[in-house]
Amino acid sequence: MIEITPGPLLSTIDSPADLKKLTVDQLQQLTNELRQYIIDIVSLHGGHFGASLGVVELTVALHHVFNAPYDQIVWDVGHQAYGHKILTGRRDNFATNRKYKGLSGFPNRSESEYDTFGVGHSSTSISAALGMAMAAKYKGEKDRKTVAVIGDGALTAGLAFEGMNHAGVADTDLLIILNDNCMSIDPNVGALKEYLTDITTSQTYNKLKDDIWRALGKLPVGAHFSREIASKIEHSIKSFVSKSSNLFEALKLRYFGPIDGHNITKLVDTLNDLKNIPGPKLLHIITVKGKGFSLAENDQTKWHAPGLFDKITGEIYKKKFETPQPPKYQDVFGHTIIELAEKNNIIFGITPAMPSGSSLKFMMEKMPERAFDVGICEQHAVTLSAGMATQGMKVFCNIYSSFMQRAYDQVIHDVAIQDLPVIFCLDRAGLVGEDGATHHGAYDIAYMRCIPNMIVSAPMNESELRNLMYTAQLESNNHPFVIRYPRGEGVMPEWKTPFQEIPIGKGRKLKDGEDIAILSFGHPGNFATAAIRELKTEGLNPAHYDMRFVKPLDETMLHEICKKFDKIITVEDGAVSGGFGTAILEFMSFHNYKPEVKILGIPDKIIEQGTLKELRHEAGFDAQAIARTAREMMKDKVKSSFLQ
Ligand SMILES: Cc1ncc(C[n+]2csc(CCOP(=O)(O)OP(=O)(O)O)c2C)c(N)n1
Repeated sequence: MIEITPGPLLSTIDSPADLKKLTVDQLQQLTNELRQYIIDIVSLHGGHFGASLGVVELTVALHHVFNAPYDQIVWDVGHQAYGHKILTGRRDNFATNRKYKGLSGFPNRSESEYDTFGVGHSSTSISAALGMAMAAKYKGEKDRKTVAVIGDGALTAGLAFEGMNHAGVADTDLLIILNDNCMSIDPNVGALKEYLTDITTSQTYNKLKDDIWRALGKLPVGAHFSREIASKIEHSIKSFVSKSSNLFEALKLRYFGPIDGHNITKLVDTLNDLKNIPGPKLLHIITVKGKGFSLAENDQTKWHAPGLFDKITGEIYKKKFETPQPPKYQDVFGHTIIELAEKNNIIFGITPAMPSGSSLKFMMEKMPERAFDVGICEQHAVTLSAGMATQGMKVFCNIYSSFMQRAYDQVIHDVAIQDLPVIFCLDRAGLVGEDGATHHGAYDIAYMRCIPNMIVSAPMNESELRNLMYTAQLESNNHPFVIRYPRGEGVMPEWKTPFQEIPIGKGRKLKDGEDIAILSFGHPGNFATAAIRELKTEGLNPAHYDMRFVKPLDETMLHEICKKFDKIITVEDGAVSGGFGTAILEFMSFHNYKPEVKILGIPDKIIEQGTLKELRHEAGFDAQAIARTAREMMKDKVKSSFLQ
């Protein structure tokens, strides 16, 4: 493994205490070394990239000015916290970032006392930090500071506004730092983004801002405010508010900035000042995502999480293959929705902030009036789709399975109870790999199948995905329809098959067999196929059924299976508690079948990060696990040599 050596100054920073004594020049040097170290490590080991580069100066300034872990710094999303991890004792094992049994790619309370709040999903920082600040106040810890760092993308979510709405009247010293780089993963969207640009460039604003800073500049750093100065600041701010009605001031958060988030001196001075200003406040800083790596600055979406790359030439490494490879499920979704929309003019596409990740961007480019990115607003995405559905539109609402958790009430209240035919494409369903526990789409089978009116399906390959999408948009379907599929490649290089309607609630028998039946749901059917191939060489002949739907279940097929087999294995890429296997057990219990059943899926524990292969193995539903389970269940028939 290539050794990466941190710069000379960074090598001496084992905890934030080592940063306190540095001069401004040394802090500047530290930012250069920290940035280089992030580039070195991410180029070789992968991970999120542009976001951490953009907050290098902020990270150094925060750890210089504040006294973590006593002072609490809460990072929103946490994909930008690599610098924070490196400065807080994790420099030397940072190469294990996002690897199996290594460091988590996001702040994680069980990993470090400096990680104040576990994250991965966005827009939680203000509420969490406010909770900490309120607890500190209650405990009488008057000197304890709390800082939430949130991006302009994360700020678009309702949760962030709920937090600010409370923070403005909660009488704590909470400091919110708005890291504004005009980007989410893709360019940020919506009126808020335009508002932030307006206050950054407005001349009226800038003059008033200078007045405020002049008032602040008169203060000795670290001084407590006299009444006179406090009222002067108040006055400056109020005059600003009346002239340009600042959104944050309207929410009773004192607004400071915008300042250049790459100017370490300015950041340190400002944070030192704000540390002593009582009450809830927001500092607006302007940064460039990918700062210091020009390719990342110029193509910020591509460099959000680029994979491995050559840090000198900037070439992003792609595996090279001799033969055509299967496409990603995401791309099949992206191309198929266009094909369908071209034929059916009531089709719309909606994504909450994942146009590139979901590949809805293809449709957004081709049919901008029918495909939308609504920002990091899963709840809104679902209710917006429901609203459109009331008007007869067929909306493909594409949300990552784990992010859909945030919109659960909308799914039930706004869609299912009214039985509106919204089509939910749940991307990244199942284990997702290196993003880890916060991002696994482990629960959707369980949380969707318990809702009346829902149809819940999963394709085993690209062609099935196309056919399910085709079926869901047909006029004959008038119920909410979930299609869940995993991250990454499918199995069919020739994926563009002609559309065929799939009868709702009908599975398919892929292979006849004897003694044992394997029932799979979605992509793990391919693991079952591989296991069956292996078992065949050992003299076993299992049957294989791709059930396609967990709701409604193919009861006719299940009756046939239960009458023929007394040993059954179910396989799913989802939590076993309440999932597909459980649905099969419920059926058996209702109809009084009593075969021996083994349920393979994600066990009832938190699965952290790793490669998909490692995690599926750990969870126990890969081909090996299926084959092993079949052997054990069939041990009377299997030669003993295969049982070891
Ligand atoms: C609830 C939720 N939805 C979507 C995402 C996926 N996501 C991760 S980072 C990100 C962009 C965040 O933008 P911003 O807060 O501005 O931070 P930046 O990356 O620009 O530094 C998105 C959409 C998420 N983490 N959580």
